[in-house]
Amino acid sequence: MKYFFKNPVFIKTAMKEPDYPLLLTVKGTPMQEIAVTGRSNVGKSSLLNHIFARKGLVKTSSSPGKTQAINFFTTDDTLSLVDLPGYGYAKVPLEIRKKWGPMVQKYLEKRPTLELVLFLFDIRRVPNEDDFRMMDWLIHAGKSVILVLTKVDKVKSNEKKANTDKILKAFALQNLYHTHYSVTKNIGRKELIAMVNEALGEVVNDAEAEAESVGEDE
Ligand SMILES: Nc1nc2c(ncn2[C@@H]2O[C@H](COP(=O)(O)OP(=O)(O)OP(=O)(O)O)[C@@H](O)[C@H]2O)c(=O)[nH]1
Ligand SMILES: [Mg+2]
Repeated sequence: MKYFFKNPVFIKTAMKEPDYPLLLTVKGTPMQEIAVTGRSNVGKSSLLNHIFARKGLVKTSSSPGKTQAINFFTTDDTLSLVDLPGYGYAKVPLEIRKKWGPMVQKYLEKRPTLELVLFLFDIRRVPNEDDFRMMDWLIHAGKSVILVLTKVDKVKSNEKKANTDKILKAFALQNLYHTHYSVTKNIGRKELIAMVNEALGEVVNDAEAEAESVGEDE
């Protein structure tokens, strides 16, 4: 286990490649980077605050379209995390949506240190064309993906199982890592941290993954 998500720091906001930060560890090597993607309002920024155990470090909103640029954070002084604007929200003006698509795509293409993507998906929904396109693109770009099913507090346990099966079947990917999350009920942080370490090639010691976390209101 290497990453504990301690000492979260906001680094900067960027829209274009020349503005992306060059993040180095104390050893002078580039930090491994994780990006968080998914439909608008799925809970990306809230999950980052929860995993950082730091309310309000990442801006969230009950109205979709809150995150409008690429936000870089670091944690443990060794890992970089990126909060991306969500896709697929029709009420965001077309002019803005037209900019977000290429902005996110460029980032995903031009960031060699990006190793892992947390693909957030609301457990109450079924994947649509935008979701399939994003997932396909990530897989073909060779990024590791963890599917994080969010807002599990909103479904009963039998629905949780049925919906999970349905969503996994729709994505139709063998061995896709997946896990459940609820910021409001404080579910899934330890499991996700362990999964991230595993996906990044770190040996996982369960006891070490135990850490404090904060709840968040919707
Ligand atoms: N019930 C419940 N609500 C949640 C959970 N996580 C986030 N929310 C709520 O969902 C809404 C959207 O959260 P954000 O974290 O801003 O979503 P986002 O994916 O970053 O949205 P964009 O920045 O617009 O792409 C807020 O009202 C959150 O409080 C959760 O686990 N359970
Ligand atoms: Mg956001």
